[in-house]
This record gives sequence, structure tokens and C-alpha cells, in this order.
Amino acid sequence: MELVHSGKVRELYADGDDLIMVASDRVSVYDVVLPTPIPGKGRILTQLSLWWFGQLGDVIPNHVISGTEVPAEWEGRAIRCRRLRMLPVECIARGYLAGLGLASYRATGEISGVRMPPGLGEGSRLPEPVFTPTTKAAVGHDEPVTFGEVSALVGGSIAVELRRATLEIYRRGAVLAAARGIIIADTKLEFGLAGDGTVMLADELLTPDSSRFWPASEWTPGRPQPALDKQFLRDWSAGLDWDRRPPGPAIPDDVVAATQARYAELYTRLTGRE
Ligand code: PZK
Repeated sequence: MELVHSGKVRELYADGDDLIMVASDRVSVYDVVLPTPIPGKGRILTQLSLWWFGQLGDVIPNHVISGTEVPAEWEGRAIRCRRLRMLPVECIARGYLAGLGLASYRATGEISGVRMPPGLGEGSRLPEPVFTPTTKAAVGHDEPVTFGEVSALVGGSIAVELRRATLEIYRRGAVLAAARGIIIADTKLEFGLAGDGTVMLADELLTPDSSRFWPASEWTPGRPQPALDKQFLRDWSAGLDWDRRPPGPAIPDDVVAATQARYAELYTRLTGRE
């Protein structure tokens, strides 16, 4: 099959008119892919994405064709998808302060042009979820864009649909996760257009690679929140003499095992499946 895109932890292949998205067991910390895989991670993230696409299919149509009709070597960690014309915006919804949302709040008191109340800190819950789109920069980090800029890029009616679907997917996902003790602080979605112009949800959905997942039991606003999936990796790597530039260090067996257990726990807690 023809490789069309290779990401840090995933590959995208063309199969006739379809695409096959394949999740690897690779893991990144501080944006650097480590040389040691986390066995089962690709399967868990793929099954979690498929589960969410099923749960949230009534919000907006999505690109999934099948989670089973894929080459045998990738079974369980690949999704057959419709090839779409991807829209050049990363659609982010934030319900809690972290990352670039926190930086923006500290600098201006606003997030994506929306004024926030004073006194929020790192990890605080926002009064309501905010749509904070970015554009994919050719190199380096993504650039925040206003809603007006999204409209100029994709057209006003599509921009309205992207904002609606992004906020609704986030709200529905966050409510469901909260009932299972998990905070989804934010999430990044990607959309594309089908041949007939229908806006469709693409990419992966509400996985820990596209979203911040925090254990609700440990949520303490005012400090950085522990990540449900990668905290063992972060804690271990913080104790190394490593400048966070490639190549990353090999992961010791006990940290691999603890991280593997976190991904399995996350999947079981959310979906009720083993
Ligand atoms: C598409 N990416 C991101 C990069 C990956 C994924 N349904 C689609 N149609 C056309 N293009 C894409 C999709 C989807 N999803 C997604 N880039 C293009 C990406 C690297 C590896 F697995």
C-alpha cells in the first residue's frame, strides 16, 4: 500500500479510494518520539477512537468506513477511512486551562478573543468550553486564529459548522468521561469535506494523543495536572540528564509496564471494555 503521510506515532496509507490510518505503539514525550514502544498502545488508541466515533456519530458524520476491514498485519490498530478534502484548521475545544490556552489567559485574560473571569489558574475549569482553532503552520508550532480567520479560510457556513461540532463533541465527550472519573481538559479535532461538500469529522477522536486526559480524583487547580496516560513517562524523563531534544532516551521496563497499564485502565474506564 502507498504511504501518504507519516506522523510521529501514526501512518496513513492509500488503498484504492480509501485511506487506512494505522496507529503504532510509538510514544512521544515533550514532542520527541522515544525509541522504546509501548506494546498495545496503537490498538488501544484505535479501539478508543472507534468507540467514540460510535458514541458521537449523531453529532456529525465521520470518515470511518470500517475498523475491521483492514490488512491482517494491522488488525485492531487500523481504521479504513473515506478520503476527504481536509480543512486547513485544527479545531480545538478547551474546557480547562492548560497549554496554549493558559499562556493566552496569562498574557491577555482572554482565550481566542473570549474574555475569561479573573483569578483562574493552571488547570481551572472554564465557565464554558471555548473554541480555540489554530492553523497548521508549515514548520514549527500551530498558529492561533480567530473565528473570523477560520471563516475567511473555509467560508462562513463551514466555520459555523466546525465550531458547533467541535464544541458539541467536546461537551458530550467530557460529560461521558466525567461520569467515569476522567477530565477531558481539551481536545483537537480535524474535519474534511466529502465529494458532495458534506463536512465530516476525521482523524482520531478523543484519544490521549489528541486530548488532555486528567484523573478527576487528582484534579487540583493552581498547578500542572498529572496526565492520565503519560505521567510516569514525564516523571521518569524529568529525572534524567536529557535536554528534551532528539534522540530521546530508551524507556526502562518498569516505566513501559506502568504506562501500558495506564492506557489499558483509561480504555476500560471509558468504554467498560477490556
Ligand atoms: C489526513 N492526516 C493527518 C498525518 C496520520 C494522519 N480522511 C482523511 N482524508 C484525507 N486526509 C486525511 C484524512 C484523515 N484522517 C489526515 N493527514 C491527512 C495524519 C499522519 C498520519 F495517520
